[in-house]
Amino acid sequence: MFQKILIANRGEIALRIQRACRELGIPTVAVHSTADAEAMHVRLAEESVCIGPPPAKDSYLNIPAILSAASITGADAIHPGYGFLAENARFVDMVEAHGLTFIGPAAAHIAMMGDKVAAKAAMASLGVPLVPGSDGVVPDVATARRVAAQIGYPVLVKAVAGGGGRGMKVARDATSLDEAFSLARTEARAAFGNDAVYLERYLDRPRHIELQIMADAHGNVVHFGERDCSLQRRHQKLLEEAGSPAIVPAERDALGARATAALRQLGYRNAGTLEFLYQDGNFAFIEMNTRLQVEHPVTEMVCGIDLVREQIRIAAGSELGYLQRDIPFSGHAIECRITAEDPESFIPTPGRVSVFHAPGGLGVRVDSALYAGYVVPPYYDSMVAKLIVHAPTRLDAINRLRRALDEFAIVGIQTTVPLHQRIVDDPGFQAGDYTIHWLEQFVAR
Ligand code: MV4
Repeated sequence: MFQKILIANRGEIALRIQRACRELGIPTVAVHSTADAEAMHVRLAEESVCIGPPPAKDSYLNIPAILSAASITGADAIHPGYGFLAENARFVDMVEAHGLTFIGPAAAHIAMMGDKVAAKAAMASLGVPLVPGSDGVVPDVATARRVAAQIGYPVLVKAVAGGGGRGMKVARDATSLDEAFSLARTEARAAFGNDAVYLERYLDRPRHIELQIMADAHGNVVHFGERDCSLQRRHQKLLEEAGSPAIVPAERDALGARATAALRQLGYRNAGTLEFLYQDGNFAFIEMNTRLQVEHPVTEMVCGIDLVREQIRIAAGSELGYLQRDIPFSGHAIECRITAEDPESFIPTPGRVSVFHAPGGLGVRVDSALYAGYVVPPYYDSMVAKLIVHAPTRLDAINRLRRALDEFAIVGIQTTVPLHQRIVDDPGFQAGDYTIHWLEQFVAR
């Protein structure tokens, strides 16, 4: 097992990883920017190292500074959390070149899944269902027209290096294809420095359902069920559920069997999430995330398993602690991502928190690095707390969530707690039959 783990992240996820390390008896090293000297993740770590000024590119993305911090503190492994360097294959190579262990997948798998066309080709060849689309990159608009006619309109032009919805354009018919194609290209070049695009049939009212998997270095691969992440605004998720209100256990089992078989073939290691669009009873793979995700707690709650602990054990060479048949799916969990934003305009509201009182009680979990007196800095992501509830049924979970949101007191900054209260009280949400478009319409009304 590792002697000391450096956590290359901040905020609630740094705390989340510290907690797993502490239970495993492994001391941690925190890294922080000058803006985060007073941050909770620094206070709770055994050791900390300042790695640069506030802008992330100079601190949390500063690879030489992070590797130096590991070296001077004698850390032998690095956990990247999510965001920042979590899906940077070059970083993984450098970590390993320094004789350290990256707690995550192999660099080659991160690079493969970062290329959406390569990811789709790999999954298709391993028997995972895809959205109908182009066979690889579409080099020019003439090819695009031919492919679109074949798969049928509407089509979606997507960036190979894409993510977060950038470089993505819908074409309703052949007339709008030329413009969609060149716009997607231009946007992709600006956002990713890579203008390669591909085509898919556009699904007009899908749900976003993702599957959590975990693989060890001994060929064991299991899944921990699905999360429904359809409630998002501008590609920012607001609320996630496990399981999905839209699917039945037999669908989960079938998808899980296919996905774990595919990743076993691929030789994948550590945590990963397969993203699917689900419409009319069919799953279609779109992307794979090669990291621990923000919303992992809902999975932990229904399975009763510490995913970060498993990530660390696997990275150290241990076998998975669970066989598929030992993984229960018990009850229902919901997570609210609470951000420091105006709940109507979504404008960030950094500043000093005067009162912080988190809800508690049975089936309530709060993952947050806030404390009374803390000043939320303006430089980073605005998520300040995750409220996760777990209960025997979805209805019980909704009632528990309403109670917990009412109990939450964050004073001094505006947060999205009032928006979550509105969502929880909405009959449409309660019915559970929403698509990826539901929330945008909800916030507009
Ligand atoms: C799609 C789609 C409809 N049809 N692909 C958005 C970001 C990227 N990860 C994939 N995305 C989508 N791909 C096809 N063929 C609709 C979306 C999409 C979406 C997907 C998941 C969650 C939220 C979304 C919001 C808008 C569009």
